[in-house]
Amino acid sequence: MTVFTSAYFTMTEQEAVEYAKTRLNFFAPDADLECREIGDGNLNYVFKLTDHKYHKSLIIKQAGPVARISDEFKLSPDRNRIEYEILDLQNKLAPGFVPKVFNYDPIMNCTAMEDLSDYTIMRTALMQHKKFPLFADHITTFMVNTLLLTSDVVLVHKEKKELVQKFTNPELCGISEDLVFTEPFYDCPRNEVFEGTREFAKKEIWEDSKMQLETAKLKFDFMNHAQSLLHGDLHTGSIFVKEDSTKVIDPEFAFYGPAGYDVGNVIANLIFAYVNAKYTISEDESRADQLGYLKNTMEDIIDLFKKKFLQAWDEKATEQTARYEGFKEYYLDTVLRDTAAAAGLELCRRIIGLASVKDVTSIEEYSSRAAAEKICLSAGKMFIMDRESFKSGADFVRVLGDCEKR
Ligand code: SR1
Ligand code: MG
Repeated sequence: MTVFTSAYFTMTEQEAVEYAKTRLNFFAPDADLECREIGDGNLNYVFKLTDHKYHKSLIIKQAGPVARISDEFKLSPDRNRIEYEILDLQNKLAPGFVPKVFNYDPIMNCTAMEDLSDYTIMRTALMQHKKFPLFADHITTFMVNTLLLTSDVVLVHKEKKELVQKFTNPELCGISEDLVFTEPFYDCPRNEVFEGTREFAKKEIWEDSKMQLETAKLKFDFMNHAQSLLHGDLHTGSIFVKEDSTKVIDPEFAFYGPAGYDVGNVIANLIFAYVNAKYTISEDESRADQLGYLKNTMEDIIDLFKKKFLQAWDEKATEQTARYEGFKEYYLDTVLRDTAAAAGLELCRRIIGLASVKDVTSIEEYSSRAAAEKICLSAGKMFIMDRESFKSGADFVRVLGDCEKR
């Protein structure tokens, strides 16, 4: 019989069944358990356990000692603690928008959580050209609640500084500092560049010293601006959706950083869905319909975020100076600037860097993929270079139109 209380090891499916039976008080003793490892992310193992007798299911997510995407990334499995604690906190800040967590095991570095098999990963659903009309409303509530309510605007400063300490996340932040802010902006050997895009990347990104300077400023801002407790990796692969509900998962990159980082990641990933729809839907009418839906969603996300952010500020701000006239508008403007910058970084790094996205890599036709990647890189560059000028949803969507014409 396997012992789970003395030393850490990465589990097989069979061991995950034994673990659930002996360490968790979730399934009945006579449950008929089946387990499948279903993880398809870059870092962890995800075991789905199903009890065929009483029709219950559970997820056990275990952190391994190296990333799945490449064993070049040696990472402390303690990231699982951060993920558990963040999910627990986000459940309080934004109830209903993250999976429920049941148990964290610091020896096996695994967390037992709610199974969301009745949901679909948003990236997959958008690649099937589905629509989620409530998504903009849901994700903006999640972002305003988790970002503004963890900032100095709302929290007692001492409490906020304790959270900054608790969620210092050097290893995972190190990955983002390299993969998001550094490697895509020079001809790094670890970059994975599509041949049809290499010349464009060289001319427009790697040889543009003005752009490199801006990415350096943004990197230092990411490392030094402890504004809000971020999700830290809020792409459409970290979001589960169904018609009437949205759940945000995988917060292991969480730390205190610039609030706009999360918002910008959501916008950039909708742009990946946009170029996917543009180059993979063949009928004019349904393509226009999906593109319209995605543009409206991006516009709504920015405008609803602004509205809810200002409203939550009025209702929840405790910091005295936050009430001075003009300060909340000034502050929100800086968040929108950082949103544009983060969208730009994500657009560039998923095209040029190591961790690509299926929305783009699945575009089979060579010239269509090159055209899609060019739109993403052009938009990314505009978002970064002109980041001070983004004030509304319409401003964000306009960039797409401009880049499609180029
Ligand atoms: C080594 S991890 C590569 C990427 O996967 C994660 O989801 C993050 O986006 C990270 O940058
Ligand atoms: Mg992830």
